[in-house]
Amino acid sequence: MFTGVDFFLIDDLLSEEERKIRQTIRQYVDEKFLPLAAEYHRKADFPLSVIPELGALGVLGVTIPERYGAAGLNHTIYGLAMQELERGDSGLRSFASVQGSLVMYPISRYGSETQKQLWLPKLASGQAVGCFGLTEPDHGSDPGGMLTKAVHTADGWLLNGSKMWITNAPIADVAVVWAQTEQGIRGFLVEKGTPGFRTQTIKGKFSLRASLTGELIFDDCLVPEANLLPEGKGLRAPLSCLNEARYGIAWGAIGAAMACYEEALDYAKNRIQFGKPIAGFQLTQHKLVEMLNEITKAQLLNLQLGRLKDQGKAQYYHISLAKRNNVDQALKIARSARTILAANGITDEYQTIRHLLNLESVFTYEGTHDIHTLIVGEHITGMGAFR
Ligand code: TGC
Ligand code: FAD
Repeated sequence: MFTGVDFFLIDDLLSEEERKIRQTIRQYVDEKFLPLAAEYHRKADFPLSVIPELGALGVLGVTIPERYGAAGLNHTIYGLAMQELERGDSGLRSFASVQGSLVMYPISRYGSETQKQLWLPKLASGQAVGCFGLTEPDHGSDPGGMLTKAVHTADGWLLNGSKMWITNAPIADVAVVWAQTEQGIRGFLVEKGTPGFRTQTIKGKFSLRASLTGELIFDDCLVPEANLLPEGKGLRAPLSCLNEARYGIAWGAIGAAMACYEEALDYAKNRIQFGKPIAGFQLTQHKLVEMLNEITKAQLLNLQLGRLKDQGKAQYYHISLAKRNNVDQALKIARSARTILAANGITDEYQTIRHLLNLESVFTYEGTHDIHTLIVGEHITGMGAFR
């Protein structure tokens, strides 16, 4: 059983409830998810059996109010949950991030009461799956230039265009889709089976293999008026959802880093070369200490960010700094752990290579590392450098 990495006694800063919920999720990941991880990574598939289990654990829409069937807990617990899930696999955390932050959050914040009643309980329990379509083939970092269009007609909204790299697209019952309209960017709930809407799975991924990614294609797809999100206009609306998901990723990445650190430490203590455990060599100790150093700093960053979020004080640039730092450090930790495992580190008998490959996607999605540098850069200088 994973016991966590807590060099600075940060657990003392958590409430009993926070520690208890984290422990439940930790145990779930050890007992139910990890036995499946390597197999699903190999076959490039997501284990659908975990979806209702995640619902029962309360990790789908952690902060969404209880009256909609969700957990209604604080952001620190949400962060801890994402950390534990990503210790299992970034694909597992991705599933929960998308469902909670990118599907339930926009419905909860921008949807009508009818839309909330219809979708939130099913999404919270895992009876329904959602996805979030912002990125397009030619508009990734610059979603404001999106080409997907929705034209208002007497019968509803006629949607044309496509969305690319969409997590959960192949299994989604509902897609939150952002499109240009005469009133600027608006969000739509596009239901599976709507004529003119289809999805295509993206194959050949070497990263996030235990996660389903696809394309959403709209070809004269008529979306009923009732499926327009009544609130949330302009690029600000989808970007507000990204703040929620990026926050979860800042925590999640450190879960992956902890898994790699623990594996490398254990391996180093047991692998004998030149007559002694490699943990006894200064160079190996340097690598392990650097890992622990960065994990500890990131844990403190996450906890303060969580507390700021719970107090309503977290700003988008705080979240960008945390996502940027923590994913970058997690990727470096995974690479360093892989060098300690050496040849064994390139096989899926050990989890490090899976985390390392996954973190390449995490570095890119939800705003690339470069984009987060520019977001923080713009904030501190007052000068935008995107264009
Ligand atoms: P810009 O002019 O700066 O902003 C447009 C409007 O939005 C407001 N705004 C924000 N609002 C809320 N939260 C934020 N983080 C915001 N950032 C900006 C801004 O105030 C403005 O409002 P208003 O009222 O004045 O109109 O927009 P821009 O076109 O210059 O773009 C800025 C930029 C580059 C930072 C932004 O577009 C960006 O973040 N690009 C990265 C795209 C991205 O992150 N895509 C992620 C797609 S989803 C995904 O990857 C899911 S992976 C999930 C998984 O599997 O876990
Ligand atoms: P580009 O925007 O083409 O960037 C290419 C390179 O140029 C990057 O290095 C970037 O940092 C750099 N660059 C771009 N602009 C600038 C600039 N102004 N200054 C300096 N450098 C710049 N999207 C969704 O909408 N929903 C999802 O569910 C989703 N899931 C995903 C799952 C996976 C596995 C992956 C890999 C992606 C997912 N995405 C999703 C898409 C993701 O958000 C985009 O890949 C990401 O925003 C980057 O866009 P891009 O790949 O088109 O890169």
